[in-house]
Amino acid sequence: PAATPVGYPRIGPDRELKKAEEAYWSGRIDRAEFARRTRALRDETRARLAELGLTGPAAIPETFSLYDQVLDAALAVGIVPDRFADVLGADGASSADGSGSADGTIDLDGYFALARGTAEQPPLEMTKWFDTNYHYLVPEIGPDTDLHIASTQVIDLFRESLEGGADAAARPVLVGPLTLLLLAKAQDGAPAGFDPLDRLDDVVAVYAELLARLHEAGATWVQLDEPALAADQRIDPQGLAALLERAEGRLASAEDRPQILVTTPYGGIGDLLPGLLATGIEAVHLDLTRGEIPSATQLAGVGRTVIAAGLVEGRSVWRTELPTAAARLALLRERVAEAGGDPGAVVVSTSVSLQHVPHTLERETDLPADLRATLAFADEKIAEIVALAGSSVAPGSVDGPRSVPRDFAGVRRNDVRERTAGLTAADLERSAFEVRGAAQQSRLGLPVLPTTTIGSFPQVAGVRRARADHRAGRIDDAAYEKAMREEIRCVVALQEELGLDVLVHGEPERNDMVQYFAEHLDGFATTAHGWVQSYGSRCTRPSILFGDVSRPAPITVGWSTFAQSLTDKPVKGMLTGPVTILAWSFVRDDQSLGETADQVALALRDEITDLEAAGIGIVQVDEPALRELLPLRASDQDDYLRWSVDSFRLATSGAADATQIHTHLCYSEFNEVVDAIDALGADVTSIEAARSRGEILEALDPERFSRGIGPGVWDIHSPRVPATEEIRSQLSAALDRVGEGRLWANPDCGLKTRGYEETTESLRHLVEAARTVRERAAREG
Ligand code: THG
Ligand code: ZN
Repeated sequence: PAATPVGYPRIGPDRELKKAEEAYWSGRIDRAEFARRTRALRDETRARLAELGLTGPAAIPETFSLYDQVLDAALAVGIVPDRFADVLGADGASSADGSGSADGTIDLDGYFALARGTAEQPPLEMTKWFDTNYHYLVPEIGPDTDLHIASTQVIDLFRESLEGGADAAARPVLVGPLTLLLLAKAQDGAPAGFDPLDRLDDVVAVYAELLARLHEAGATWVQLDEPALAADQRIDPQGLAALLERAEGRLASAEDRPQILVTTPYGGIGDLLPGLLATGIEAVHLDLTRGEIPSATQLAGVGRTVIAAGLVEGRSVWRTELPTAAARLALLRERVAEAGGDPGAVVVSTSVSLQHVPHTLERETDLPADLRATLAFADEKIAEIVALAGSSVAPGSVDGPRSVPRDFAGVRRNDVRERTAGLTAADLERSAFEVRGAAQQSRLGLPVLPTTTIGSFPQVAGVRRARADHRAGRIDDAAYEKAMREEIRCVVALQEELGLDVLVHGEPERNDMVQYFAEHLDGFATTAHGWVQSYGSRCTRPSILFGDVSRPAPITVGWSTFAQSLTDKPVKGMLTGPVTILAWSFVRDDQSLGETADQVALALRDEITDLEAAGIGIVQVDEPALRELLPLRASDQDDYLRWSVDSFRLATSGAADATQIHTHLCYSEFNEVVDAIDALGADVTSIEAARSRGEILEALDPERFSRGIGPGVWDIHSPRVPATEEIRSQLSAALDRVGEGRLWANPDCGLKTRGYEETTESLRHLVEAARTVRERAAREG
């Protein structure tokens, strides 16, 4: 084909996949109905893509997944941890292609068991996919994992596409062997020193078998995604090049196989290109939005290899400036020709899979017209690559703008720009931590080991309904306000009864911790149907940050002060930090992220000033995504850490000494960014620690991290109620490590997804445990 994307969203324009899954998991539909619905979704996707111009064999990448593409690849080669051994062929289920062989293959329920856990086993760990807001499941492998084809899905889906005729034959897609093992972890009990990469040859052997079966089924191409090449890895580039040659080279040397396309999304691969070209594969995809157009020297080995040029940004929502892309395409073709290759064999592609953007702009009829004219979601980006591959776009300048310029009202505002231009280093500074600490203690009078929560309380059905009714206009502002106040009243009363020391209002008014702020700030637009998969069946609707950001009116002050009016205990104001607001939105590409972050930070700074003026003495500014935006290359990380830390400091350092600033981080691999967390300068930091306790305690070295700290002592991601003794022993160990005066007692994340029953009981245990440890501390003086 002349144009083909790396991948396409699979959730469905109406979240059909999510709805089918939730119906199946709850028992409302059976396996047959579930299969029928997911099949219909795939058929509609194929029809849609053909209609958009992806026609001919292998033009459409088959990137459907029932939950996650990393899990799919792991199962394709039999990476199932021993703790889940019983899901393999246990119920004699037949494989999806109906061949009937049961042993060693996984069925639908086994698949979901790995993804979601069972009564006995927690699910595979979930973590961020490169620097995106998508989460993948971490494969667990050991030296003795029995590698074999445990799922034939990749073959089954190819056969399914063939039912549409030879012209509709899909291009099967799998995460490649190197990336799969670089993302995997050693399963529990694996010998010290075991590295998943030790199994590379064994895994490659199973890929070779899969390729042979795809060839036999009639596939002419297969796509192997190797995004790990775009990120710094635990092995150096030379080591990586050697493994690449070994893995892809071995696959290329197999006899009966489809032609192989290796994709390298999420960044440039630099000097790995010659090695990749030397492996003998037929096509290489390059991310040319983050990576440079390769030089003729780097392309020296191109020969007959097809280059798939990722010229259309697959993870943003901005329309591509086609003349610039056409010029860059022409430059690439020249370089390929110069290197002795065939310029006609360059195909047009996206930088990354389109799974990170919503399906289509067509239904977003409420967006302002001038903004809408500059946007492209997945379908519109497919149209862009098809247009570029045709001959209708006249090339502009290679240095021209990458996306269609935006210059309508709200994009540039002098009042906002004057403020950021006037910032000085002093705007990032507060008094010394000790000075603030004394002022805060005399104002707040908190006990040793204060207890608190992260901010959100369970979002009960009534609250969700009131929000939906209000949005749809079925209830008016007054009725909505009343419903929210009722909920806040209950949440405050519960916390008082439980004896917590620092209370929250519970956030019933928020749908999502980022979208809520985007809806109340200028410079953002929100979509009606712009769902993007976050993991499995879970989606978010990222907001679009297109213009200069400012705060037309206070956002949270009314809710926080209402909560404070109900109690004598301090109520914590709750805000989302600038980095997280950027990370979970689609952000403008016409200025640096640091500049945009400062605008968001100033809006939050004003909000904190208003909260203080209204009598709020503690404000938490959450930054759960601080680690997520960390660049994939170490050489880019210092710059990122500078602007991200500075934006947090800008947001928070207007606070008076006596105002206590908290922050919360989750998913954050604390150790990797502990210095940055310290540099945020928050008075108190709560972190998700329940799942990696040992490591966190290790990092809580008072030499490295010197402020208030609340390592989560209860894993809120599971409905299990922790016993008082369990919490007590964790708090005790943490107290020994960090000393009294710095330690806080809290769950490890917000309680939004929990129910009231387990929340109440768990918080009761938390308060009891903290009291016991407090008494011990007092006795020991
Ligand atoms: N908000 C945003 N991005 C996020 C998170 C968030 N990324 C990281 C992490 N949290 C992802 N976790 C989740 C958890 C739950 C849901 C989505 C992402 C979720 N979504 C609802 C669903 O799919 O049914 C829809 C929510 C809605 O109605 O708005 O439950 O917290 N931005
Ligand atoms: Zn959290």
